[in-house]
Amino acid sequence: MVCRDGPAPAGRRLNSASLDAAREYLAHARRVAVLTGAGNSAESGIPTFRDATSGLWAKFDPMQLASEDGFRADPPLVWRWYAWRRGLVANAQPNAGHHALASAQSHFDSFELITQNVDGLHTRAGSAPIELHGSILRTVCLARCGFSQGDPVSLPPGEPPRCPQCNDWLRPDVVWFGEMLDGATLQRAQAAARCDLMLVIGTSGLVYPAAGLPAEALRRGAKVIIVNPQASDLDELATIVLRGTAAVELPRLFAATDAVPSH
Ligand code: BJW
Ligand code: ZN
Repeated sequence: MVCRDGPAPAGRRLNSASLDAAREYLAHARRVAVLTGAGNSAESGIPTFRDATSGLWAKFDPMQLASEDGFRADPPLVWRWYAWRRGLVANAQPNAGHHALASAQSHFDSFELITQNVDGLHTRAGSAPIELHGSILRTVCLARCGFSQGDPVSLPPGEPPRCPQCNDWLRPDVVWFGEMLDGATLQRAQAAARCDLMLVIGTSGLVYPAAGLPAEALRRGAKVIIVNPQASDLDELATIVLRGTAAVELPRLFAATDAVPSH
């Protein structure tokens, strides 16, 4: 763990000093924002995107599977990939990191959870996240005629169904590369970034505009705490880096929150 608030002591003392400092910031924060990425769900068994060996992009081509051009080129291929991922999500459970964030929300004046994840695990843990990249559980019309449905169980696994309103393909309601994020959703996330403290959990910080939110928070005077077992592009912004996994570090980080009176 790395703490920028003073000289870095060595070994175990550094770890506990960073955790204590992070808890101290939490204890004094009124407006907290959290940005999560795929790493937050890794310990639920959901693969990340960019892990060199187990990440989805190590095995699959993002432009073939996560772009509109890729979908138009081979709708059944892309649909089957998402059906496989919906199956992973259906068999997964929220982990201790999701639960720690859900329990923490009532202890602050404002606690906004912004996620890039499309797996619905934060919601299942009891949070109400701002879902920047949509949800794999919802299906929408490719032509955006307005048709949307939220029942993943009824979806066929092999070929995308047709829109009952306009007969175009149905597709997962996620944000693919080159697509704009929903404007109102992005505005909510940017408003949430006006905070005292932003936690950045399990994201490589490579995908924009999500990756710009911690810098925005910092510019407005927030402290930034990163939880990630690996170095990320956002580390240079961090006040504190907790070098561990979400399911281990988040319960530790919030362990004392119950003892802290809400403001
Ligand atoms: C753990 C852990 C554990 C492991 N505990 N941690 C500005 C600059 C440059 C480029 C752009 C820019 N603005 C826009 C762009 C283009 C593009 C972009 O950002 N490209 C970059 C990759 C270069 N952005 C877009 O196209 C976006 N649209 C847009 O901006 O529209 C306007 C526009 C269009 C065209 C040009 C310019 C502007 C849309 C982005 C949509 C991203 N979609 C995906 C797929 C979603 C659907 C699906 O799931 O199928 O979203 S891609 C994928 O990446 C997914 C994720 O949400 C996203 C971020 O990944 P994340 O969560 O960070 O995961 P990883 O795998 O990268 O990292 C995991 C981390 O966890 C690692 O650090 C691990 O160490 C850590 N970890 N285990 C804690 N147990
Ligand atoms: Zn339609």
